[in-house]
Amino acid sequence: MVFRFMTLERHIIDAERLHPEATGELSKLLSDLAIAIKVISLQVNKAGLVDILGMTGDKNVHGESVRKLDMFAHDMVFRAIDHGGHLCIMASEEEEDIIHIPTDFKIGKYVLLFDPMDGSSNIDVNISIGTIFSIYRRVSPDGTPGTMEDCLQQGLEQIAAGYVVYGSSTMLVYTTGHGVHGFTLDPALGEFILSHEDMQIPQKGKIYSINEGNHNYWDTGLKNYIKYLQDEDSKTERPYSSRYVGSMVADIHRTLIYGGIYMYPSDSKSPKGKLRLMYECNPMSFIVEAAGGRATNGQKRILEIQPENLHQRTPIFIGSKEDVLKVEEFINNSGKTNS
Ligand code: P6P
Repeated sequence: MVFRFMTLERHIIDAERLHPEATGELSKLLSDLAIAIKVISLQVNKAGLVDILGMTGDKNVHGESVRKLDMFAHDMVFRAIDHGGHLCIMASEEEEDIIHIPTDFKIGKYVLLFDPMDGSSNIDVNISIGTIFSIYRRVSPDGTPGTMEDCLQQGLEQIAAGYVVYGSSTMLVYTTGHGVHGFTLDPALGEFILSHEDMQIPQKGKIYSINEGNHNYWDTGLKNYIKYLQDEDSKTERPYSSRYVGSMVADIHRTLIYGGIYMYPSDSKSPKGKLRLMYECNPMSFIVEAAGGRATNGQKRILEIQPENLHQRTPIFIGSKEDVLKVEEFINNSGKTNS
């Protein structure tokens, strides 16, 4: 019996061949990132047994309590990547400012933005959490220290993006713009094995995902859309089912596979929305669009938003193309729009 499997490393090298100008740097960067993810996965899977649950007692840049796992994941990514010579600069949800590459290391041509551990408040109750990353080519001169300008590029400029779901298995999904591919970690081999080749999101789904607890803060158009989804109409497969994990990576991963829509809108409580543009919404939008879906802030593609600061928030409606177009119709025809 021929036991054939495609590892992440092999797939990245093959994908690199699609970029004629490639030098192998991106492959090495993604492989280094995969090592950090394997270490994080090991700790997540035994979280109840080792001292990484709960809080560090510190507050992060956003005034949120920092969980031990957030900082552990941040440190793992930083240490796996900082000396590889592939990056000129990094930025993390856990650090207020951009993160310079230590001076004694070679400065590379890529930029890495990441959310080391998204949804970590769910770890204490064994619900899936995730890591999200976004990679750009630098815009400042090669060989010089990276700058904020290198980090604040439109999502359209991403050359790679990916996420990891630490769930019933650890799965890494990434794209370099040529298809979206999913890899499942085989703990016995310690390798990510290709399990979902060329993922395509259904053009329309039957599941919507939003925190209904915020209903009273929503704009009229959004309220009308959710009511529309709950009305019965067999022709348009309504009512939809409601699913909300409260972990963006898990909710969008399900949306990517089953179809439907994930929403974190702006509302009277969160006028800019809650989710971060640079290291949550841009990478997830790059992936969902590469899989044939759509991602907007209600008026504009997420990937076309011109960033102004590292930790800025944005409303997001992301998922199956027909479902996202439908919510935009309700939002923009109600006379009131999302900010
Ligand atoms: P809420 C987790 O804290 C997170 O950033 C996303 O992963 C998740 O989708 C969202 O916030 C949940 O926010 O306000 O519904 O609890």
